Amino acid sequence: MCRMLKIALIGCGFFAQNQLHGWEDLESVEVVALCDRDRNRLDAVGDAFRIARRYTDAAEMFAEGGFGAVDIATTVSSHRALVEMAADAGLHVICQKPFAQTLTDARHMVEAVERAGKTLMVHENFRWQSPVRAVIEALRGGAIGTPFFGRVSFRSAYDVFSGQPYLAEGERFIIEDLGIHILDISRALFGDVDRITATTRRVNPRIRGEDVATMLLSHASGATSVVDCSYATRRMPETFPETLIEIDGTEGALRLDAGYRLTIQKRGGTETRDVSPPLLPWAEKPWHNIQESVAIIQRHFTECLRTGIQPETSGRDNLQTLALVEAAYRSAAEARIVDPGEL
Ligand code: NAD
Ligand code: 89V
Repeated sequence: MCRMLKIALIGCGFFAQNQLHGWEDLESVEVVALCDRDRNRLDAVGDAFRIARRYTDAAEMFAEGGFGAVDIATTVSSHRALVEMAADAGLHVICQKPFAQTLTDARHMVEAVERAGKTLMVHENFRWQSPVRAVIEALRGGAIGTPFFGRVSFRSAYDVFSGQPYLAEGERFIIEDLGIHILDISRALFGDVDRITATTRRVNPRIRGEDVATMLLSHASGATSVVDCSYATRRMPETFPETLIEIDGTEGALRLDAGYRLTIQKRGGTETRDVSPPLLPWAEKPWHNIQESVAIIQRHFTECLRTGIQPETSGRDNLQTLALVEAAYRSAAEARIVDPGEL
């Protein structure tokens, strides 16, 4: 029987609702305090989830304490200050992606929590989506031998800007917000990356950043992967928010196709499975895939605290994913191959 973990959550916006539902489903966790600079949002979410302790100032909440971990669900510009405050308060930390605005910030944040001797997990949940996890487990279990080629693809015309208007406003868009997840899946499948090349373009004239990115990755394992992302791709049926995957290995091939169909082909034959994510009671389609992964990564975090192991997407691990994001932008800007290690 593990002890109750008390958590404070900062940022009561669009995505935090999923995190609060996920925590509610975990018997060993209680969210005891909420913080948002916006009083109206804070009260609406506090009322909906029956959380009495509410703060508009994170420093005040940290000073009053009474919890062992903090879940940071704000947008990226606030992450460094909040993670460092949490480290100073001696707390375990979960921080939403993108973890930091720069790699330098990210390194300072990782060091701060490590100095405090606490666990830091980046809420990098796409590799925890159950269909993606089925692929990761099949590959790691040797189902198709050693992988030598992969394609990890996310293409859609779904209107993400209505729920997250800030996505239309930044100089950077798809690699920083969505590509970061897809690059992380590629890392989970094929390991760390020695070289990357990328092209980007903006198709939608109503946004500032790029909405199409095509990236070619050389992994230290010897595998090559293509990571392609687009929010300018009309398709029927619309596949948002599915990540489609194809992998060739020395002993066979594997595909995660639209509609959550996993096919594994080997010399002995072909097996196709439905790996659709369940629709949790608080979830709604088409977001249920992402919503379920929130619940799964949260369970992983509590397991890590219980067993003393590092989360798969620890702050230190996430430095590699962030370096890939930076390297992709540099490659696109300078039209050259970039070694993420040079950043
Ligand atoms: P949002 O703008 O809807 O909500 C952010 C909230 O944080 C706002 O209510 C704002 O007032 C509050 N806030 C900001 N700075 C604060 C501070 N210093 N102290 C207290 N409150 C503060 O944003 P969102 O769409 O919910 O996104 C939040 C984060 O979640 C982003 O980093 C985004 O990239 C990420 N996100 C992740 C996923 C995923 O699947 N992992 C999906 C969507 C969004
Ligand atoms: O997961 C995310 O970070 C979201 C979305 C899927 C819309 O890109 O911002």
